[in-house]
Amino acid sequence: MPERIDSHENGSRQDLIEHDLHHDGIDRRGFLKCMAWAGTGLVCTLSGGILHSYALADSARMKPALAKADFTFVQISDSHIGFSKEANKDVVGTLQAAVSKILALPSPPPFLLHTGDLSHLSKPAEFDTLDQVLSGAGFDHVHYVPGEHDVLVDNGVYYRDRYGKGTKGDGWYSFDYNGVHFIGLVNVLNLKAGGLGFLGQSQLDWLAQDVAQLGNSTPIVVFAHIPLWTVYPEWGWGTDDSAQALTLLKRFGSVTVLNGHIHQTMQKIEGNITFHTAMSTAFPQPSPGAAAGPGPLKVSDDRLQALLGITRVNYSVSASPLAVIDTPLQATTAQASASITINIDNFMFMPMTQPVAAGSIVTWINKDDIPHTVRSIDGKFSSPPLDTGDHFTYRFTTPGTYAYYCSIHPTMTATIVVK
Ligand SMILES: [Cu+2]
Repeated sequence: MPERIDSHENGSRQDLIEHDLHHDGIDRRGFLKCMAWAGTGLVCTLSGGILHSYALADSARMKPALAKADFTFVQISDSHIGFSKEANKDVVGTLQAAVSKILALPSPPPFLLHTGDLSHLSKPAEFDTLDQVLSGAGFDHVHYVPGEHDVLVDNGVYYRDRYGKGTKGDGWYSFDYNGVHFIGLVNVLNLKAGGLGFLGQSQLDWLAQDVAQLGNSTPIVVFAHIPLWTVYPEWGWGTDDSAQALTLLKRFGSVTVLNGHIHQTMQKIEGNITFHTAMSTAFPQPSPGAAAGPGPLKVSDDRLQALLGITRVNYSVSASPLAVIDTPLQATTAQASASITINIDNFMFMPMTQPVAAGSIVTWINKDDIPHTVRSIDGKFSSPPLDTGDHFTYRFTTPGTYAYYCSIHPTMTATIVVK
């Protein structure tokens, strides 16, 4: 039975989020019981236009459904090829584990959906490795949408070159399979400071057109990287204009929305629309609000056992130090000193407000296991993606207030005040 989040928890989550529908090892306190996250995908069966989903690990419950399904496909997500931090030093190995589980299904799925973050740093070699693992296993039909990690450098140009042939706009598209209409949306580009995932008007216009000719009884499957429902806005887990997209789909009898990004399974049902999020093939993230930030979780037990799903493993949030609690959030006094350091830690700029004297040099250092950028809202300065340990420096000469944000995680905002 699905478990509901206790109502005393964060109000923005309400009591609609249901955990562990698939008994895949996440209980409602966020502990990973059997580490099914590793190498896990979501198996979706469609029978009579209704989609059911199962964790790959859950073969007992899946088997009868597979037998009577019209067809089956598999969603994998968040492979983060190139990631090599403590939370998982072998993301290729865990992707291969997921692939093995897919290959072990009674019949091979006709295609896979990959809901983004194929790579960790948008590097060609990372995409190469992903392609080698998937095509090496015989998966020639994979439908992709980009995650924010796939479009770090060039607003997704390189990604679309490789994976976006025949797509529209920033890479959105649709296709039909066995009477089901699949729609791949892109919500990781042109993110606004202080905002969440973003679809944009051109994409919404295209979507309206795309579904206009479809009868109400056509089953719809939408897939996109960042959740199209508000899971936890404090961590950027939602999409600003998703309601407009969902309004266009309300008339359909069966709509399924598949997302990644949050590295854990959640499900919500709202009218005719069912929302699912998939686990990552690379590393787990904490459940909403259960840690200082949404970064990779290091699992505190033998990883191999964990991969095999044998042992109960609790996680500890040790990917990055929590010492930032001691750093004042409020403005400190402006100093004459010309050199200031701002730490990027737990998805925050610290301090968030920094007064400096004119002529000061500010250096940002990324202490997270996830890349971030430093970009001024008015375009005055903009860093490349900063991987762990990378820094970016800018000299402030003119008095004024400089608001900036991370263009990858736009909920991260902060200000430099030059006196
Ligand atoms: Cu960021």
